[in-house]
Amino acid sequence: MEKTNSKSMFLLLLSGAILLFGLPSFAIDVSHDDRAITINGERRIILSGSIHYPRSTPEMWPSLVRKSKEGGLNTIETYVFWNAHEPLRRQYDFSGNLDLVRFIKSIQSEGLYAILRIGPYVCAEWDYGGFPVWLHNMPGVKFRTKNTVFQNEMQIFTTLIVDMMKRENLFASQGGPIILAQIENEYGNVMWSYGNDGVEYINWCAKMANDLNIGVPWIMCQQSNAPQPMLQTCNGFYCDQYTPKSNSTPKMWTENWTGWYKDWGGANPHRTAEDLAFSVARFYQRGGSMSNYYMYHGGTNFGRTAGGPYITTSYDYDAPLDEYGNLNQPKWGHLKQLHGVLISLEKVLTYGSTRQIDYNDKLAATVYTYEGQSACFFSNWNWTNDLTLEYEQTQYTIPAWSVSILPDCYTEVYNTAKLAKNIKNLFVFWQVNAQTSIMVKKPNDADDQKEPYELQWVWRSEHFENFKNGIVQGSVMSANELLDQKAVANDTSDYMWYMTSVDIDESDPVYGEEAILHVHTNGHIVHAFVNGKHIGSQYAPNGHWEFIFEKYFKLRKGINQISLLSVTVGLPNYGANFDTARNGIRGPVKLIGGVKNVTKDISSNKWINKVGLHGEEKKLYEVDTHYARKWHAENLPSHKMFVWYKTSFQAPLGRDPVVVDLLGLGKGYAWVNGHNIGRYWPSYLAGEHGCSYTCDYRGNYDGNKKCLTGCGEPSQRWYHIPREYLKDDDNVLVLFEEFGGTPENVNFQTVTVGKACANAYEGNVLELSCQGERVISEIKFASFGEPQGTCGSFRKGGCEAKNTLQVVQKECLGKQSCSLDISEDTFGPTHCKGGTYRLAVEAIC
Ligand SMILES: *[C@@H]1O[C@H](CO)[C@@H](O)[C@H](O)[C@H]1NC(C)=O
Ligand SMILES: *[C@@H]1O[C@H](CO)[C@@H](O)[C@H](O)[C@H]1NC(C)=O
Ligand SMILES: *[C@@H]1O[C@H](CO)[C@@H](O)[C@H](O)[C@H]1NC(C)=O
Ligand SMILES: CC(=O)N[C@H]1CO[C@H](CO)[C@@H](O)[C@@H]1O
Repeated sequence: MEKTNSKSMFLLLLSGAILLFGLPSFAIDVSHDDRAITINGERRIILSGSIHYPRSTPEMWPSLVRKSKEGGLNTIETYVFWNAHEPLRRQYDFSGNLDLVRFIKSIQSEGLYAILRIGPYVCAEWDYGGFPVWLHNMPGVKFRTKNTVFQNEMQIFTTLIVDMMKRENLFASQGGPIILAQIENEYGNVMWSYGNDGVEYINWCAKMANDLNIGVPWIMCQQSNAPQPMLQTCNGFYCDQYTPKSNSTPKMWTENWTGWYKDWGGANPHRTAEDLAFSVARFYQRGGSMSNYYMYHGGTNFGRTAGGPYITTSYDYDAPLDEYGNLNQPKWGHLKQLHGVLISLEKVLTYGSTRQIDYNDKLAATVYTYEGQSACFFSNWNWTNDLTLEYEQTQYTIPAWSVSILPDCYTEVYNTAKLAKNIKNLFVFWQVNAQTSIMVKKPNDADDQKEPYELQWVWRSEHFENFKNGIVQGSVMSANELLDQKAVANDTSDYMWYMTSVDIDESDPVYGEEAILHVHTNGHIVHAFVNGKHIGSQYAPNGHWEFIFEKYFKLRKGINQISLLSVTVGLPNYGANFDTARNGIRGPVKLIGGVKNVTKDISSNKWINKVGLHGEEKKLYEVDTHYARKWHAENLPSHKMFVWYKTSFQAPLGRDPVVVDLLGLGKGYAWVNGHNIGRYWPSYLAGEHGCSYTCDYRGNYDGNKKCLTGCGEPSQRWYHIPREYLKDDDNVLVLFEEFGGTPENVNFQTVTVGKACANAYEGNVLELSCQGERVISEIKFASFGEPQGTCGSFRKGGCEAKNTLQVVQKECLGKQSCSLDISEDTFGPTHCKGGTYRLAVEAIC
């Protein structure tokens, strides 16, 4: 009876779908039960990875998606970036790397599914969390709560995106790749601060989304009370302990942080492959059925898209694919093996019965049984000790902080802590062991260019004599108060002037030889000028929200002109009411001085605001401007503030990703052939402390404290120039240098695999690859037996097969990649009998 009902219900829905979408020739039915997302009625394991389309280029998308698929993913997830698509109200941009339809189609053409997290609040370390600043400037608006102005705009944008996807038949219900969509984002983390309006708002979000009839389920991440039929999901470094509130919702993990983002002033975060694999294996051990790597490819914050404040231009995230799209090895390969194992267990994981055996509070086995077959997960989350458990009269040693997977409850085919594992006689896709790649930057090899010394620079100063003196032309705004920088600038530039004048006569109590200019600002940087003279600059340490600038200056009798250039470094993207935080000079602005040491508050003087730099307005970054003749070739300034530099260069040969090394410069923006490649700030060094030479995968990872590298070095020295921005002949690099630096050492490099190392057990097939056109030029080390050490410092051990080096040389030298069957058949006899032997190789690309 029940069955008939649900069937006719389904038919009814189907005919509804036909009415809605026209002919659903290959319509895919996506639904869910308490165990998993179902696709055409079958429960599925969804292995997803985040790739944000604006953080790469359309030309990179196909290869990023292909490498994700080769890495064992079946789904790609992205946010949708509202402020990028609607920079001005009702003026939309879906061109270039904002071509969402093209991105989803790149996913579709590789046969992968897509998850569309519309938000439209996205967080994502993206400028203002993805909200357009014009929305903030609408009268009466309040973000992310019951507010008609906000809700109306949110609905218009969400509907626009949904309609765009429908028009191209991109939802699974129309035969497209999109299997899930998301509304709002991590609202559960902040809902408490919106009171009852927050509850009404989230219910409205659910209804609004549901009414859009996309034919696939909607999800809400970090939303424990997700209104039905929204599906609740978990975000975090570990989600194994998470259980959805509704017992009809499967256990889904929408953000498993593969690494962490970086701030200006921060070191490089790393999350080990072992710990990441551990968290994923634990999640599936404990009944998970859908996970998403945040990020699988992090990419680059081009232009002004970095949020924060103080998020670096690189958004590498230590993801399985690095910022430039290279495989981050061994992470990519280690996870690929895990994905292969999980997919091979799809049926038993999603349909099997489960039995949990707790040996002690840190050691557990989970046995999945389906149609007479059992698969086991043995996990040990003790941080320090390897532990042994007995299962069906067999003893298994589980390394500290790891999970072993045994598809037949007897043979361990994968352990999350063992990067290279003896996995004899199993299916082909498990037999590839991950190499460790050491990436290097190689000098530009374009042959007619000898860098760095021969780059020819021209320069000109930013033209702001007038601003410094308070004389302005063009569009300005004035008020008898200090205005929020967002409200005036609409996020069209990082730079905004606040200018005023004060008339001081001898009777003024503040009159004296010297005075202090006191400025309270919400940052993130202030450059202060009095009477046309620069008196000082200051930036907020580590992106703190506010600071006080104080500096002595000579007060003159009569009119004193005070000009403050306020600079933002990415608008905030996270926290309750983050959108309302002020930017720019907050006040008070005071003069302190005189014999009586008195204070004169000038905050409510008449202040004139001017948005942007003169050079931005005149588009000095464009290749051909009619201002070309005003650049100077002589007396190249060094360590001078507010200078524009320009040079031309040859693109490095080949297809390897290109970076520009900006060491020596202070802070500013860089453009290549008119494309803004992001903020640079190589003079901002990471703190001296907190880095460790070794990185222990064991124990909870937290992003900011463990496994950091690069202490005392620039937070970001190299800046990605997508190949697509480069031409074969001359290319133009323009820098706007705000703090002062020297362009003398600027040079262009390619990022490629320098070394491919492996340390893999007998019984595997090992693939070594230089990734790309480069070939293996030297085998520095090769030993089959019991080699010791790690990549870069391998040593021979006992039992070595004599001819290993010659065999590896013969197989690999001169090739882009090679594969080695690790056995005595390949390398000849080892000198001992009875052990399990390993091959260690260090190959130079
Ligand atoms: C790990 O195991 C050892 C030995 O059984 C025990 O002494 C220690 O407390 C355990 N540590 C944790 C974090 O559980
Ligand atoms: C910001 O937007 C307002 C309208 O919302 C407009 O009047 C003003 O000119 C804009 N300012 C800039 C710098 O774009
Ligand atoms: C001026 O006054 C402030 C606070 O009233 C005090 O901290 C400061 O030391 C004084 N400066 C001088 C030069 O007297
Ligand atoms: C948002 C979220 O889930 N945050 C969690 C991420 O993981 C860390 C470490 O396990 C937790 O402390 C956070 O609460």
